[in-house]
Amino acid sequence: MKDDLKKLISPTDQPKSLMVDSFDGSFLKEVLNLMVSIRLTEERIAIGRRDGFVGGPVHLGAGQEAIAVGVSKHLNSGDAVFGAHRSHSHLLALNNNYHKLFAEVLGKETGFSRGMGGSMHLFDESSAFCGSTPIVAGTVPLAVGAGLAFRLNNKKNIAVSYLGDGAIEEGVVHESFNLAKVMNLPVLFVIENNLFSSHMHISLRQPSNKVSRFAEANDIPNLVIDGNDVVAVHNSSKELIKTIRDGSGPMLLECITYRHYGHVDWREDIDVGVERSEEDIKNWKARDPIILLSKTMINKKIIDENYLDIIKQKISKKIESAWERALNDKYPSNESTLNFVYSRKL
Ligand SMILES: Cc1ncc(C[n+]2csc(CCOP(=O)(O)OP(=O)(O)O)c2C)c(N)n1
Ligand SMILES: [Mg+2]
Repeated sequence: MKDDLKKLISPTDQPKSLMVDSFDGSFLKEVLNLMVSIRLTEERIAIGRRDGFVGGPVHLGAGQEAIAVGVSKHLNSGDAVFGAHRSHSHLLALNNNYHKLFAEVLGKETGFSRGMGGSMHLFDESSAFCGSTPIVAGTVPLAVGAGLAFRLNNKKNIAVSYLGDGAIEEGVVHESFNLAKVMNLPVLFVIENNLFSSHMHISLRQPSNKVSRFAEANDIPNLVIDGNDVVAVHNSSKELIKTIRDGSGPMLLECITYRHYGHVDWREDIDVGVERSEEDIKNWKARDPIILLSKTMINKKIIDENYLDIIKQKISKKIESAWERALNDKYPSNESTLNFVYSRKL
């Protein structure tokens, strides 16, 4: 396999300082708090799944939070965001209501999708989040459709499609790239290249580890960045989103990252194989997006050494009480299970 991403994916790279100088401290704290909150929410779900409270499989994105947090800062509720099977962070970055996510994975009527969807069918009408689905790449053409609707209605909104390095191997992604380009649609494709599709490393599936070469095939402008660097994600997506809103058609952002958990559920080592070694996991954890940002903030004297522990404790308490509340919420009634399938009865 061609190693086109050598610099970005070398897990032994020392954590570096992020380019935070143009941001004020309160903004950086807000970004750090949101990433920590998403991480702790997923850790709570992991434990809930391990202990038998969560009935369906959960795909956790711990380690990848910087991507959704960085992109979402430039979105508003009129936009349309589509995720896939690993989308907790995509939704929480827009609406950090972890109680509603807990209720959803527990199948309770107070959940984001009224308890009918679970971890992989998330929907939130109150934010830009239009939905996630377990069908890999299934939402990519939907995002292009949303972009088409915005254009036909002369709206300044954009659609965002989050997809993985595995999803890019689905034919419909290439049809979607092509249509988005030839119709000049306002769509940002955000690739979370975590180097794995389920249990298979990209080197076993592709001639190059650089996924954005498929954007080039469709003449779609693209950037490749360190997806664990929230400042890089923030700045690059800001630039691309502005250009898309100005009418320049689709753009693609490839974010190189790594997930801490295995493909599904709470274990780290369920898919440790030839490529995903414990050594790799350890090295990538040293490049944790939360650690990269908090270390930089400490060096710049924006926070002190204790700040991260203190916010973790504060957020954990709120998360525990939201989890308890969700556990005590009601399941949907039997009658309501027939609603919301083909039509919405409110
Ligand atoms: C159409 C389809 N094919 C196969 C699967 C099984 N499957 C579920 S997740 C996954 C891997 C997807 O990898 P990627 O897009 O890189 O996302 P990641 O899990 O790394 O976040 C596969 C093959 C599926 N759900 N849907
Ligand atoms: Mg992947």
